[in-house]
Order: sequence, then structure tokens, then C-alpha cells
Amino acid sequence: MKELQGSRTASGCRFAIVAARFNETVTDGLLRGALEALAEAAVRDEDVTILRVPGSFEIPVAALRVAETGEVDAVICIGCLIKGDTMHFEYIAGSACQAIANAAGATGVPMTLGVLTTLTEEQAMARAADGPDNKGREAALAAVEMATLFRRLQEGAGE
Ligand code: DLZ
Repeated sequence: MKELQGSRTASGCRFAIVAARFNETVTDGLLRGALEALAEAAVRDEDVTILRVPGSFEIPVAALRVAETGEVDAVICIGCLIKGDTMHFEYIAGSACQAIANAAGATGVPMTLGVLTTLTEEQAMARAADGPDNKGREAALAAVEMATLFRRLQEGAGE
């Protein structure tokens, strides 16, 4: 029997972060959390590419494009949808999350979800605050685990 799992450190792995500008105060907090987590995981700055997109609706296509380059081990998706801000909340949230999952499935590149969907700005700010509960941080940790899991799978593929 063989059991594989990812690691908490990912030196040598390359990551893309696709970050929406809409609700920028929140997404900047999520981005900060993601970058801190990658640094703690021994990921070098030169192995991180940040793609800024206008809003959450544009995240999936950017994530797909960067994954298709074959130059990243995982993509961290960062955005913030606040229900009060948009009549399209459910539509954008549902389609963006589904399209991110589709892009991951289509490319085989792990894509992790740091896209907040909250009822209020206060809830969003709380999830983007510095500290262990920052959702950008959580998305980056998941990306580290998936990237290293797939590297190990690749290394063992010839066995
Ligand atoms: C238009 C819009 C609205 C109303 N609300 C949000 C939001 O809460 N969070 C977000 O990330 N983006 C929002 N957008 C922008 C859309 O995601 C998209 O960028 C535009 O509709 C242009 O395609």
C-alpha cells in the first residue's frame, strides 16, 4: 500500500496568485496572508507570479491561462464578493467558483479558493485580517499541500 501526502514546505515549487481588485481593501488583506504563508513555506519570491484582474468574474479565465503555461504548480485564487454590493452576488459567486473548479479539472493544475462570499463588509474584513484565520493564508497553505503532493506523485510515477 502506498500513501502520499503533501508537505508544508514547497521550495522549488512555483505558484501563481490571481487576485481581483474589486473590494481591494479585503483582497489586499487576503493577498498579504497568502504571500506570508508562501514565504513561511520556503517559497522564493521569484517563484511567485501575481496576476491582478478587475473582479472575481475574471479570476477563472486568468487562472486557466496561467495554468496552461505549464509553469506553475498551483494557482491561488483571491477575490471578495459581498452580498450587499451586488444584485448579481449569487450569479457571480456561483459561476466564478464553478469555473475555477472547471479550470483546475481541465488543466490538472490545483487551484485553491481564497474567494470570500460574505453578507457584510465586516465579515469580509474579519476573514482578511492578519493571523491564522486569514482566508488567503488558508488558500495558500492548501496550494502548498497540493503542489507538493503532485510533485511527489510525479516523482513516484515511474516506480
Ligand atoms: C460588478 C461587480 C459587482 C457588482 N460586485 C463585485 C463583487 O462584489 N466582487 C467582485 O469581485 N467583483 C464584483 N463585480 C465585478 C465583476 O466581478 C466583474 O469584474 C465585472 O462584472 C466585469 O466583468
